[in-house]
Amino acid sequence: MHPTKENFSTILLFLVLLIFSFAPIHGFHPLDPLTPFELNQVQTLVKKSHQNVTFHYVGLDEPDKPKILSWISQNQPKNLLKHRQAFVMARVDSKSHEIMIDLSNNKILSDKIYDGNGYPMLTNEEQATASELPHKYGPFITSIKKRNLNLSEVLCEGFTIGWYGEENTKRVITVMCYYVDGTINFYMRPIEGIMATVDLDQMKIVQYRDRLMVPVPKADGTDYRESKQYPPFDTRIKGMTILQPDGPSFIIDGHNVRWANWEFHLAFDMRVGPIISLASIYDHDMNKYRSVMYRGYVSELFVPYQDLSEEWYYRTFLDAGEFGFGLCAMPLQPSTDCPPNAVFLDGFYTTQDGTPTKKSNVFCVFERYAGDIMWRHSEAALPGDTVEVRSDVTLVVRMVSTVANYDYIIDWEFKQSGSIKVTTSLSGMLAAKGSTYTHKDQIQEEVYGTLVAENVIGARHDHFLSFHLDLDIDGVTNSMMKSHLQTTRAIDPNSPRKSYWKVVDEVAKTESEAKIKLGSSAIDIKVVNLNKKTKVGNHIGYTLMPGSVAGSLLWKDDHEQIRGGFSNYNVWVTPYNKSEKWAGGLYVDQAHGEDNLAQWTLRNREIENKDIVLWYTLGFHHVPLQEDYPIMPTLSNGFELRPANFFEHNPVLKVKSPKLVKWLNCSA
Ligand SMILES: *[C@@H]1O[C@H](CO)[C@@H](O)[C@H](O)[C@H]1NC(C)=O
Ligand SMILES: *[C@@H]1O[C@H](CO)[C@@H](O)[C@H](O)[C@H]1NC(C)=O
Ligand SMILES: *[C@@H]1O[C@H](CO)[C@@H](O)[C@H](O)[C@H]1NC(C)=O
Ligand SMILES: [Cu+2]
Repeated sequence: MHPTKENFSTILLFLVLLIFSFAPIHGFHPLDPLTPFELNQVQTLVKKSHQNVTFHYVGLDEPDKPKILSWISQNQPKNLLKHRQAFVMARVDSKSHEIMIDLSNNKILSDKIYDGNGYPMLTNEEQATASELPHKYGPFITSIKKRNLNLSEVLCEGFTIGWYGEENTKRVITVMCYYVDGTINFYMRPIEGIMATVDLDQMKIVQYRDRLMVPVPKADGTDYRESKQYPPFDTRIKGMTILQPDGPSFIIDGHNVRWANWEFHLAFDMRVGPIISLASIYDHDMNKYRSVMYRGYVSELFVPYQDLSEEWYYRTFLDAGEFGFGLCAMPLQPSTDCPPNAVFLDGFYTTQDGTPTKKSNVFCVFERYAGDIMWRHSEAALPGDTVEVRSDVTLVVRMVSTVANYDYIIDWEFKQSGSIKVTTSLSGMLAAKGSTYTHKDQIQEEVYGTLVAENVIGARHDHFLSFHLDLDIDGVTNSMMKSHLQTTRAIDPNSPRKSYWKVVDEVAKTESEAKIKLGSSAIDIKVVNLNKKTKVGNHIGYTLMPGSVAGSLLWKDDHEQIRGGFSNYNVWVTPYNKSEKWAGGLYVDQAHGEDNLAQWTLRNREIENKDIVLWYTLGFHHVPLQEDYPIMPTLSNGFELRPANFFEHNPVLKVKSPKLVKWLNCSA
């Protein structure tokens, strides 16, 4: 029998189905991000029910936590929990839709219209389209001519506008423009005074203002490309690399990562970027893995500028919910963004029309060996020279998100000692404001920033990042322990001391007792498992070790602060609730701050001996400096989650330093 065209395609379809029905089984995990196949399924289903639809967020709706935990405890049977769901935030005919999709049965479970305040994440495509509108808009062309600028050297960009008490808002952004003549660093050449407001649903300019003429800062000294540096500095640093002749010591199986004593799951999400799940650490004394963190990720960012002028006051961005921290992630450059021994992973997201798209090299995973000491001691009092040192090797997961002018580098670092160290670093460009001033002495008024070069003001602002840290310290039932280091008068008449400090432990009972502004008193914050103790009787826990501490300096009733309410405190604890994922709320763009961490915690729920989530807000108050111009050297801050009586003793006592690698004297 000769295959006809028809049964040939049936065979093809069968083969495709065969491949896809097997594909998810290998290394399958219920927390795996949606595959391109599943994203396609989402696109097809949603487009079948809505003709005119744009996709603003598509992500995994993960199974409920108890289901996942019981799946884990049954040794992850392959046939169970193959139940997959997607959550979609879409716009259909100028309305926001929340669509839940059952991927296993290929059907829409629910499709809800949201008519509350706020809008979903912007798509890259609509921002790009909006940014091109001024070039075809008569009054704008006139403004550019008036300034003697060349229109073909003008580039524009969209900015979200926040919310300042308006009752109803349309889905609009403002578009600001820059001059790229003579540089690729267009952020340093703002065309100040011009502002176009674009209605994104109608995709047209609905308001336009040309309020003032300000010199466009010059291009000289702004280009940062290596090829443009004359003369470049002599390289005084000689060549170097990292050698791992036997390959890395980690294993990546699907989305599961295993390294040294750690095991975790790593997923990419277009809203938050990397999600670390089910991190657990192997305890050699107990001969088992013990849970540390169920899920951890950057849940929201808040970047309020401190400039009151008409073109600037609304710049109070919530980067994850407005622009997508994952959506803005950039492909990592081998050997520069990550060391030469890094392994790269891809992520998938959907474009505005729902098409699955690959983000190549969105994460890198590497072992860090930088000559640091894990622990050491010299027995100076003993004869002979007893010295013991162990060198530190850690595992890093990295992502870089370029949200317009800023580059955020997020590192999740796992240490063999049990610590999880998170570092957030900033680089990229200042938000520069054009100015008439060329010297500080000329400035008499409030300019809201630092004159960083002639005609360039670096505007003051903050960066706050809220981390969602669902810790499960050796089980899900945890509590927050506040250990106050309290200065106390010495009343012992036999002691010549007048004072000492002691530790006063207090378990936070409700959400309000867990809200903490760090910095004013000595306090250790722990998440403890009150149901478990070490052999000598201490509660098992993990400590939150903050880096440098910053919280919002704005008034709590200021509109932008209501939206960025998670920056009111550095530490918050909530009882676990699957729908409380994003500290800025589900809808963030132009939202009124009615659905966010600050609001949820007003219920003052009980948090003692419960499955709890720790939220940590770290911050930078950024007073721009001349060194930040024309591109900012990396500035870092972070925190560490460190075992606190979790182990019976130092867990890296028996760990060896890495084997020395003999250099081959290669001469090619
Ligand atoms: C599609 O929706 C947009 C608003 O989201 C609306 O302006 C446009 O007219 C719609 N197009 C069709 C063909 O319905
Ligand atoms: C404007 O810029 C374009 C693109 O760089 C260039 O081709 C053109 O010659 C410029 N026009 C003027 C008048 O300088
Ligand atoms: C979970 O959180 C959402 C949002 O705060 C709330 O509406 C819902 O009632 C909560 N569910 C439970 C069981 O507390
Ligand atoms: Cu900054």
